[in-house]
Amino acid sequence: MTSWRLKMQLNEIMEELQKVLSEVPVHGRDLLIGSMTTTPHPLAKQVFEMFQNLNINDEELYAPLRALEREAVRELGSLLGCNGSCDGYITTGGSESNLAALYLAREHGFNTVYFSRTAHHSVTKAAHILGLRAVEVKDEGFKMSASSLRELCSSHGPGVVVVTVGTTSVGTIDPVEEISEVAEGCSSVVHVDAALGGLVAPFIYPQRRLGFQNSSVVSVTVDPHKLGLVPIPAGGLVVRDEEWFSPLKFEAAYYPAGYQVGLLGTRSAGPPLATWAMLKYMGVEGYSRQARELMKRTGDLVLGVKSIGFSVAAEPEVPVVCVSYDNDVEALRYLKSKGVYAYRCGIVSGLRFVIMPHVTDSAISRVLAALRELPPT
Ligand code: 0PR
Repeated sequence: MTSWRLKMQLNEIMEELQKVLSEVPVHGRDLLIGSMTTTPHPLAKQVFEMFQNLNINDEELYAPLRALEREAVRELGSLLGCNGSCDGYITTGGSESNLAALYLAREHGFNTVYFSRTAHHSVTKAAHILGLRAVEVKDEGFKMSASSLRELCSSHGPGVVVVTVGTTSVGTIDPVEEISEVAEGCSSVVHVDAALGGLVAPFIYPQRRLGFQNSSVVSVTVDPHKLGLVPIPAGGLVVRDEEWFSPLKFEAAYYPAGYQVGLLGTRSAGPPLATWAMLKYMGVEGYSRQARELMKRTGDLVLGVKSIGFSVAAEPEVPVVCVSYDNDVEALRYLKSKGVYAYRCGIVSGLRFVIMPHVTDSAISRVLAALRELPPT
């Protein structure tokens, strides 16, 4: 054996890794209720491992894999009103999906981004990276204001409007239908960020048109690594059709196909194939049942919070609850000492809880018990 392989014994390596793992919160063992991550499904983990080391970006050698990826993307799109002609790819997460979506808009001639303060920070980050002008639209009760958009659009001109289905900070849904109409009226297009809400809202509000049912919607973000139960990194970008998607096809002469798809280079086939498998396994029925359970627990948490005497910043429409609290930094520290790992709401003072699939009824009771110990705000 060469000496470099003996630098550290295998058991020492594993011991060191076990040690760092014991120092951080993990799903299942600890009550992680602030982040949008969860325990992946065993099937997704198995498929992820099977395909992890194949580069799906090589569309010639791995054409059958890309075919399943497109099928998965279309299935995600069908939840948000796509009639089957959608295209897209599985990204590394919502940030890459939003960046790719705004890049597509720019390539189609839209150089202004309309966003509201509830948009995820990846939207303004993408605007900065792409050199787009970012115009902030007002909100009413944490929902984008259609009249503010109408006013701004008439002075700043056409652009891409980013609406959110399931806001990161307070769990609201923008009025996608109304905003899409206003956007259309000022020759603009709409990108829907449904990173979290895409696998909840279509089942809870089936009467709403949250995606491609609106003719100005050109792209949607919906992340399998959030409520899709797929391991990180798996984001979803769904676009209206092949034509809108085409600027994401880049010439790459050394690839057998002569091109590659997406913003990055080598792309693991693990996430797209795990997404395909989970969509087949769970189906609309499975994800819809999950969504109803999560919303039920979200309702229980909101009721409990109110009965303690706290209030929520907004009535949640997806499983994200922002409990108003002035000294949120201190409160988070206290909750952490009780084994409850929450986040800050960010745009307002408060504690943010995300009711992901690993957050059981008893976990909700534990959170409420810890909240009861906090001094009134
Ligand atoms: N769009 C929305 C509406 C989001 O909530 C998020 C993520 C994104 C886009 C970006 O997605 P990626 O993080 O996959 O690129 N919001 C999560 C959150 O703020 C991100 C996160 C997840 C942060 C886990 C921390 C963490 O531990 O909760």
